[in-house]
Amino acid sequence: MAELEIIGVPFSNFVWAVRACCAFKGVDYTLNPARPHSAEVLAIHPFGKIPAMRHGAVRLFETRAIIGYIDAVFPGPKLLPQEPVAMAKAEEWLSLINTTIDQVMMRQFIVPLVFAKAERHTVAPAVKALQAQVAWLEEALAGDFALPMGFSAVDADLVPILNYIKTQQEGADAIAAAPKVAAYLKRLLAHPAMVASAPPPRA
Ligand SMILES: N[C@@H](CCC(=O)N[C@@H](CS)C(=O)NCC(=O)O)C(=O)O
Repeated sequence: MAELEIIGVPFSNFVWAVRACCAFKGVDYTLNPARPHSAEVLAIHPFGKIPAMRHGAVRLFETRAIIGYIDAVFPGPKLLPQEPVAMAKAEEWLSLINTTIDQVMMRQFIVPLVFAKAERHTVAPAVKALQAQVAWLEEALAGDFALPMGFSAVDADLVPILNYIKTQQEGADAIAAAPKVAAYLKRLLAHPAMVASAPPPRA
């Protein structure tokens, strides 16, 4: 089979998600640590976002599409449930994480604060939204969140984001106030697939 190439710097939460999925399935790949908007990324993603993927003649962007392709093409344990209702629930989660939770926690909180070195007060609205999302996750973890799989693409998608917010006081406080979320994060961060794919510590 052709070599699988995952394109994107490893500290991207979405690159981590895709790599965690590969690790879980036991899929070999080469990581090309290209930055967003680099020529390599723009050759695949029209707007230069990561991750991108190359596998023989197949070129893909969007985390959900990449994960779905990997799950369908490579052997190993399934990343998503196959039973229709459980599958739809997992899709619901992936969509929520990719469109709403990532927007608040990464794009409006972590990226400005950590990567763009914005002044703290400018992320105050995001902190409020983040607190509401963590509080909602706390309720959801008591309900139907637990997919009957132990590990799934949903975990791979969510854990890097929660791990990022925990690096900042406001995020750590929100998680500390949500014991189910805290326990979930601790348990999943110790999962071999998350450990094997974790980004190196930032200098
Ligand atoms: N919807 C995309 C989002 C990808 C995304 O936002 N990637 C970030 C890094 S984690 C990025 O490339 N940011 C640079 C930019 O938006 O210009 C996906 O699910 O893959």
